Amino acid sequence: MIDTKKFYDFLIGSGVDFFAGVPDSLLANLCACIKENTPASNNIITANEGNAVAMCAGYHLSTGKCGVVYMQNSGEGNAVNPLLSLADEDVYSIPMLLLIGWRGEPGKHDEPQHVKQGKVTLSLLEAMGIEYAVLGDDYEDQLSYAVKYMTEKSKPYALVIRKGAFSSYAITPETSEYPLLREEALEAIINKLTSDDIIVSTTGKTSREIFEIRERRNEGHANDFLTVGSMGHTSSIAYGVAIGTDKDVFCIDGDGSFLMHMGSMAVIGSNMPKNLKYILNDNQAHESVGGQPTCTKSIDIPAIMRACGFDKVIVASDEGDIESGIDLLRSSHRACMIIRTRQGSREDLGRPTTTPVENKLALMEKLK
Ligand SMILES: Cc1ncc(C[n+]2csc(CCOP(=O)(O)OP(=O)(O)O)c2C)c(N)n1
Repeated sequence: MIDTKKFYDFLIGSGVDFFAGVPDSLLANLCACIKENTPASNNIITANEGNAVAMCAGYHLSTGKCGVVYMQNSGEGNAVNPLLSLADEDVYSIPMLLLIGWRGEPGKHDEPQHVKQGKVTLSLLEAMGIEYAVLGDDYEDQLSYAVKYMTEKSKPYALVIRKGAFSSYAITPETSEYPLLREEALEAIINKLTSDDIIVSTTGKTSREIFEIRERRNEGHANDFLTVGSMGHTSSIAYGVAIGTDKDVFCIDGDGSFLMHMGSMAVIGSNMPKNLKYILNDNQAHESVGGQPTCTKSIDIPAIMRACGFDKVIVASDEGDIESGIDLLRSSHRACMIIRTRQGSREDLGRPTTTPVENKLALMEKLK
């Protein structure tokens, strides 16, 4: 196992001092170490992984230095365009170090959404012409080689990181004034829904908690589309569902997911199907993957939603607010609800025991 702080110190000692990325559960210890030891100006948690590539490109333009992009391999997809049309040697030839968490590594059990991405993680890098190594105990040699490669060739270089590679490193927990945990807020929402209502929920613990709430209540899962991967696309999936049904469709999003493809809110808000009910759980963090902060603490989400065309923006933070909020959402067109919650989740939280295809078929049957 690699000592996380030593790895970080070695990076800094090699002259690599700028970090940008989207956190990942597999890189949680490294992300915590970066957050705790790097000035905030030099560690930017970006909306999506493509933005991180672009930011490191900009940093290189102004300093000549190589930045680090950290991401889960799911984020490779978001990064492909700026890697190929900005950083690639056939375009601007910009060096940067990609640290990629390898979910779904072949031969290791992982969740369905990681299996295909895990299989193609290395071949995708090869297809993009990005040289890489799988991080090992000889990380000092690997980092030295990466820095030399980036400096001499002015090209991106990737280190692919296996599960359990880094020693544990704690993040200082954020304090919060809000009473509810996400799971409690979800239960309060579900309390108000009928057997006709549809849920489309975001990736991470939101969907896992909804699955467990339904299990506890013996309600089955046919009403819920638990978006296990595809972070940031939940609202667009819900929009698509809402177009094809008269049922009320409750989209339950997270702030990290909302930020990842925030442009979709402008499109949804300006077209807004009457039966689409958008709910944002804002815990100001990527809670599902280690609690790294998002920027929602310092932006005005209700103002963004209003500007996108939502006439009524309900802000909720306790069960009573949520109950009346669901009534308002149901009776209004162009309304949405922001629920502010505090961070935290159960240690024993499970994962859906049904497959994504079973989930899809049950929902399609329900929507017939
Ligand atoms: C493209 C992509 N990047 C990163 C991840 C890893 N990931 C899974 S859940 C999650 C955090 C989601 O944060 P948020 O939407 O705020 O929900 P919370 O976990 O806080 O409830 C991240 C970063 C992913 N699944 N896909």
